[in-house]
Amino acid sequence: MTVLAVDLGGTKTLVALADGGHLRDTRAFSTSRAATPDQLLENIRDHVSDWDGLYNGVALAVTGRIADGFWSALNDKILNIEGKYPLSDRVAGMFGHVPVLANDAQAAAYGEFVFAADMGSDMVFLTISTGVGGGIVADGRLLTGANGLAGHFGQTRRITGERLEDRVSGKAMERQARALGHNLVVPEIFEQAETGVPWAEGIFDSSAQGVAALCADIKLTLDPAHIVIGGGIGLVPNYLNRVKSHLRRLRLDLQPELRPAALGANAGVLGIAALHNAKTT
Ligand code: BMX
Repeated sequence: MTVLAVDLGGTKTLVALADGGHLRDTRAFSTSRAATPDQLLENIRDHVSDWDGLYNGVALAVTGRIADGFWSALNDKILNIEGKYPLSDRVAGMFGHVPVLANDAQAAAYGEFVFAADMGSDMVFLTISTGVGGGIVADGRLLTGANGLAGHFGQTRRITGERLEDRVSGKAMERQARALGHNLVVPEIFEQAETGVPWAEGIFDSSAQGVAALCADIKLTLDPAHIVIGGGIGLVPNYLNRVKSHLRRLRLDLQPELRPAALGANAGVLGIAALHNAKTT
């Protein structure tokens, strides 16, 4: 079975032709934050029009909440969806297949669980990216929750009332840099941090500290065998080391086992294709 697998994130969309764990072809393009959901789907269709007839199933992982075939945003600064969008029906109409749908981080969690080695039966995946997302696998099963919310760690609030994502995500880091007079995008902030520029180091490290606190809380709520860290920021060299160094202040038995995402940017498409196969076989 070949699946048209789509991973639509807040910054980038990746499309793939997936045969099980093998990606026959992939294409990436940017996600327009100004586009309506209809336009986002039309854009995907345009990018894969020459793949017509090459797949016999469709699966989409998207930033935002998926519940009962509908798509909605939790953070409308990442994606501009008003109310609930009937994603399942629209994809079926446009691509001719009823799709398998999931949140992007939930799909990536499942991908890491299925395809990365030695994960144990309980794991949590975190993506530190445009936003902060997550997915939980318990007893070998992806938890999506009663309303599609399971794993939405970026939406959890700190004691100050601040949403975690608004402190540690890529968008948050760029906002913090702007407030200090530096109009830079995330890779430029990292470059500055790597060369020891104090304001950039501070932003980088405060994000890692927030993620470390989240990982400590996850250890105490779910006690997974592993917490896997991915996403454009999570996979920047040295980010994970900084998170780990903050965690070393905890008592040894309360320290979670962290590892970098093994599938990199392909976790979402591999995961959603695997979910498709698990649901249709
Ligand atoms: C937000 C939320 C999550 C998503 C996470 C990471 C929206 C639109 N998205 O917390 O559903 O998983 O961001 O998303 O509310 P990404 O776009 O950074 O991959």
